[in-house]
Amino acid sequence: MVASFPGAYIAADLADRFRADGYAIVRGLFGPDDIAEMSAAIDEVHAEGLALGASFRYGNLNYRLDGGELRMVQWPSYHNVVLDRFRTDYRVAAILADLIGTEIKQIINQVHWKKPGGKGDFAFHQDSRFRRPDSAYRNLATSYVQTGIAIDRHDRSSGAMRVLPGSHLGGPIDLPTSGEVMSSVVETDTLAAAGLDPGGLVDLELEPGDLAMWSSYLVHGSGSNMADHYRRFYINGYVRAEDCDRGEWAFRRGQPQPLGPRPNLVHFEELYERPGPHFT
Ligand SMILES: O=C(O)CCC(=O)C(=O)O
Repeated sequence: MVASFPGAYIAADLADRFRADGYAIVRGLFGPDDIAEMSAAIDEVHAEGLALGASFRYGNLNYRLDGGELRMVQWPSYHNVVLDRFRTDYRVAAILADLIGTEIKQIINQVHWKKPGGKGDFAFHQDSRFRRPDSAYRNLATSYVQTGIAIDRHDRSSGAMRVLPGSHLGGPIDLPTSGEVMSSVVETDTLAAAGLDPGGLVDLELEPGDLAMWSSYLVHGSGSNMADHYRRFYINGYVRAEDCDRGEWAFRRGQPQPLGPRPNLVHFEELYERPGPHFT
């Protein structure tokens, strides 16, 4: 499902198609000036991460390096004001309102980099596998929306996300990986072994400024970047507040919420025992 924004409509149809297919794309949600701002902020974070030289954590802020490459940062918004502003952008709030209402927490705030010719695979998976403990997340199928803003052209050659439409409808699916999702090769055999048809895969083709949204149960993965440019993707995951015991506030009554002086528990279980900065 593809919709345009701004424009005459963010149709209720967008929400309908998101529910039916498990994903949707909003074309041109962010304009060239927005993308230039995010791009510069993401490059700053990239330089900081590379300068650290190894994976590093401070609270929820987590730089993940692999073989000298920065592949991911989690929660850059704690110390980058531009990324913080776009995680609670009014245009995102308008889209989320139709799906999960106006009282919204955030579970994911991260940037993925795929270096041309570098490591980049994400094995096929459902994001639901990361929502732990189970007891902290309720009604995952209807309470959660993952979003990704394309900063660079996002297509098969640059390692675009590949999604299996409709695969979210059956709930959790066993999709074994050899290691961590981001350290395992994306293999269509995994889909066939789980009784899924790899022939149904769709490449998410995005231009800078497009926003992709997907369900926690949508099967997806992505390959390496064979293009001649970085593929940067800014990912934010939102949840209806009453259905989640974790995360940071994003919107209350539809209004953006600042991050507080102390991080809330999200995924890092040792947040309170080991709050200080450390290499990992
Ligand atoms: O950045 C990508 O291509 C993969 C994103 C993904 O699979 C995820 O965030 O769950």
